[in-house]
Order: sequence, then C-alpha cells, then structure tokens
Amino acid sequence: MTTTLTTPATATARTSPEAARKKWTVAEVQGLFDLPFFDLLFQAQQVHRANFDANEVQRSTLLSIKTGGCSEDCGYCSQSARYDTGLERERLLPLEEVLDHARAAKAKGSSRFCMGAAWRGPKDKDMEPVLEMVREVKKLGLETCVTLGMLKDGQAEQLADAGLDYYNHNIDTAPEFYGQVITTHTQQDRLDTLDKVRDAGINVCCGGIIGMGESQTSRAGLIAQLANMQPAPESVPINNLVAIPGTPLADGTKLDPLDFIRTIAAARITMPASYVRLSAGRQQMSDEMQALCFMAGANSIFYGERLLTTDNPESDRDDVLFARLGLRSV
Ligand code: SAM
Ligand code: DTB
Ligand code: SF4
Repeated sequence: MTTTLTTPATATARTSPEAARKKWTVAEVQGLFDLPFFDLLFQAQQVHRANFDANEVQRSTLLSIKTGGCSEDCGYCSQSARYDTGLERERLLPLEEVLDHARAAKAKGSSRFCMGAAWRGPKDKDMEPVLEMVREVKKLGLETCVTLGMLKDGQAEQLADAGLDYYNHNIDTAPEFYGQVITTHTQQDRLDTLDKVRDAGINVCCGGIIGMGESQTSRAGLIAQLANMQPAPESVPINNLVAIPGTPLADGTKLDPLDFIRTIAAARITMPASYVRLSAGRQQMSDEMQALCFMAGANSIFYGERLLTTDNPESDRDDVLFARLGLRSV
C-alpha cells in the first residue's frame, strides 16, 4: 500500500506550482463525468494518493449558533423565514453553551468546530459575541470555522484578528442555475464575500449542493468555478441535498447516487490539494456509498449527530465505518 506524504492544503497550496495550475473549462469537467465510472474513480484515487494519505479523513463538527428566521429565500433551506418548515427560531446561543458543544466535539475526536448562523450576514452588534466564540473555541485547541452569510467591509478582518481559521461560504451551484434556487442575493454577492475572506488571510471553505434538479452541465459548471478560483478553496464541501418538507426543493427528482460520487471524483481531480468534504446527506447514504465517496477522493466529513438543523450519522456509526474501512481521523 502506498502511503504518500500529506500536503497541507493551506499556505503551501497558495505558493506551490499548484496555485498556477490550469483553468478548467466546463467541457473538460463534463469530460470527466463522461468517463467510464471506474476510469474516473481510478484517476481520482491516483490524484488523491499523490497529494494526501488516502486512509486519513479530517473531521469537523457543526453547531447552529443562531437558528431559523433567515431573510433569504434559498430554496433548499430549512432556516428561511419564507417557508413553513416547522423549525423553531432561536436566538444566538450563549457562549457557555457553544463551548460545551465544542468541548464535546473535541473529546469525540473532531479537529475543527464550525459555527453556523442563519443570517443574510452579521449585523455589527452580532460581531462581538461571535468573535468571543471564535477566540474561546480556539483556546480549546480546535480549529475554528464560521459561516455567517455575506460580510461587510471590515468584518473579515475582525474575524481574522480573533484567530478564525476558516470561513465557510458556498457558491452552491453553477451561475446559470443560481437564480432558480435563490433570488434574494446573487452569486456575485457570494463571490464578493469570498474575496473579502481571502484578502483577510482566512482559509476559504467553499462548495455547493448537488441534487437540486441541476443539469449535469451545471454540476460541471459548479466544479469548474470552484477549481478555477485562484487559489482553490482549501476546503470544498460537497453537499447532497437534504430535501426539507416545506421548501421549494422538497419534492424534486432524486439524484442518481453514482452521479454524486462522480462529482466528488471531479472535485478531487480538479482541486488536488484541497480537502473535499463529503458533507450534508450522509445520513441518507449507505456505508458502501460513503466508502465509494472516500475512494473518489473525499477526505473530510461532518462528524456528530447533527448538521445544522438535520440529522447526521451518530458518531458511533461513523466510528464503526472508519474501523471497517481502516480509516484514521485527523
Ligand atoms: N446563512 C449562511 C449561508 O448561507 O452561508 C450559513 C448557513 S447555510 C445553512 C450553509 C450552507 O449549508 C448553504 O450554503 C448550503 O450549501 C448548505 N445547506 C443548507 N441547507 C441544505 C440542505 N437542505 N441540503 C444540503 N445542503 C444544505
Ligand atoms: C456546508 O457546506 N454544509 C453545512 C455547512 N457547510 C454549514 C451545512 C449543511 C446543512 C444541512 C441542512 C441542515 O442541517 O440544516
Ligand atoms: Fe439563510 Fe443561509 Fe439558509 Fe440561505 S442558506 S436561507 S442565507 S441560512
């Protein structure tokens, strides 16, 4: 078995020749999707092994620090105030409650703690309590990540000063499909926030959702857009839509699971040094499907029984899966 050197996907990715890598056209990514399934997986596994230890998977734990009542109309989201999803709104959690969750995540073996808020973006008054959470979670020895929506000038710098390691902000889908899912902001708004995060020196966590009724071309477009960011995001969450009753995307056609795996493989091939996270939707996947996702180059998961508002596999189930596959967590 080849065990290759792990390439940290942070600072080196920016300075290495990787940063000057080729641009991917949508047609080229489509070409990857068109490969025979096993040729695609073999290529992805080769790229994976050249850049990472193929038996190591990073684990992040999520916590919703402010739930529901969001002004935006993202068609997949349980937390939009526009849809009746039965979700109860909650205020920003107190610091101590957040720290209890963070300590538990660390004790379970998570290396990163991601705090999510159902905001279009943080108001000025929201910043200090969130900055305090970042500082205190970091003191526990965990990497920190927040996802707070769109940032105004200066807010990314405040987060950087607090020691934030990652900011999650997804572009979600290809530009031509974006307006069919979300109308209250544009994809360009999201790209502007990503620029602010990058300029402040914070690692970028940016990915999207598969299974919203997008065409395969749009799926290729999403991957090409992520891969062509200079530099590519350090962390790339690929979410399988969790269909939420009450949202516009509650009853769409189900995605072929093999097409989800193809998308993971394309992300791995086009973003060799990035962590590709098998994100939302694992609760609905068999162990065998997840194994194929890891084989296709996924090397990060959300760990812990809850995502933001929906269920994720119990950590015991993941521990058994890791043991069955001989995977180590990092
Ligand atoms: N409000 C912030 C924002 O929009 O960036 C942070 C929270 S938002 C819930 C974070 C991401 O979770 C979304 O961009 C989307 O990619 C993902 N997400 C939300 N609901 C989902 C669902 N039902 N299925 C899959 N992914 C979902
Ligand atoms: C990401 O890409 N996926 C996470 C995280 N970033 C914030 C969120 C998934 C949410 C799934 C639906 C829910 O639990 O509400
Ligand atoms: Fe609000 Fe984020 Fe959900 Fe969109 S994805 S409705 S911005 S919480």
